[in-house]
Amino acid sequence: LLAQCYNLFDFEAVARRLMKKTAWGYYSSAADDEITMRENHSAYHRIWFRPQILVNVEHVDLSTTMLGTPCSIPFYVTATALGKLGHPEGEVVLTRAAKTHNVIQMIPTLASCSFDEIVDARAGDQVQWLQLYVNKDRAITQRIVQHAEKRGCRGLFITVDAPQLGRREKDMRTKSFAEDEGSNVQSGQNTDRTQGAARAISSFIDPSLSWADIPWFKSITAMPVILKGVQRVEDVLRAIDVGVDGVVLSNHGGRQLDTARSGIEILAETMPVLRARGLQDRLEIFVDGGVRRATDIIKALCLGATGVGIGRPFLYAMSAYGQDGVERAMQLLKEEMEMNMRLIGCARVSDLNPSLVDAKGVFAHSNPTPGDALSHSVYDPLVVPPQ
Ligand code: HOC
Repeated sequence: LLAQCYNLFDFEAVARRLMKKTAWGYYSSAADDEITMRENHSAYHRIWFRPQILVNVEHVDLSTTMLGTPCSIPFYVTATALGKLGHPEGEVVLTRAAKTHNVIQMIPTLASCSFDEIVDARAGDQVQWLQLYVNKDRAITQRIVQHAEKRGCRGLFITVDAPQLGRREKDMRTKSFAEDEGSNVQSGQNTDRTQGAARAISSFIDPSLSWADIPWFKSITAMPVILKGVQRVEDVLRAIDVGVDGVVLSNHGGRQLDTARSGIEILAETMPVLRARGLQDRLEIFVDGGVRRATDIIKALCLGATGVGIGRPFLYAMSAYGQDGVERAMQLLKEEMEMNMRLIGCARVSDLNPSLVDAKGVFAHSNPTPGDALSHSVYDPLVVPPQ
């Protein structure tokens, strides 16, 4: 059955049928009407390719470098909380699959496995980054950051889009935390288990975090510091001013502010401004949210991203099929990417450039958001095994 998953949407369809309602509720939920979650993928539909012809694409090389680290393909496993809701072994499953494909993994603060378990699951020269929720107690934050550096993490991604939890009604209805058999998450606070998983685990997060705090992070670590959750060009410029090494243009998978714009649209807004001011090489720009196809990855890179983060699809693949599922999902993306690089006439990631896409339509918000992108799939329900 795994062999019948032909794209990332298929894993979602299988996971939806196999997962416990509570776990599905937590992973799949997004804020309010989930408009931003759907828009995240739909925005890619409004960008069109302008392929070039007669380029030698016999050998296509997908390898690239992110934050100075070589990797096999320009996507990474982004941070997602509570991996054990989907699989009894949790995030280490993602670690092992990422190793197989030489893909970078971002370790979530709110993982089910402990940080050290996820690091211990690493093999060889495998690369991991740390995603950080900043604790109200900065001494705790400092310990987490410095421990991550000591354990070999090579990037600190500070989440900046979550001063308060978005309202995820699916999660609130299913109250997954009450049934979370596996979570090791230690918030150190009393948790309200009646409001869904996210609310229960997030009460330690500091809503007073501000620009004034960012230099402190630079002072406590030698890891590159990246702001995750930047949503407009003005803030990218400010990030350059405070000297961070990168930004992730992201709306938290649509789980925070509903009707926030997609990462890919923010990228299309940002890059012309940076280029006009000669600032495009001052930091690395990542995008996440709604990436389901290699064409999405290619579009983001054409527009100037260094790499893209992928979250839910790997959770669904893990929930449905464990490590094999995540490895297949990664393999499918690699195959899609190799083919589509050929079809647009690029043999190397460094050849991707803005002339290869027409992105004018990405700003056209008047288009209705189709409801088919993330919530439906072409997967044939007849081949899904009974629960
Ligand atoms: C205000 C804190 O990232 C999710 C996780 C946890 C959210 C914590 C937000 O569910 O999106």
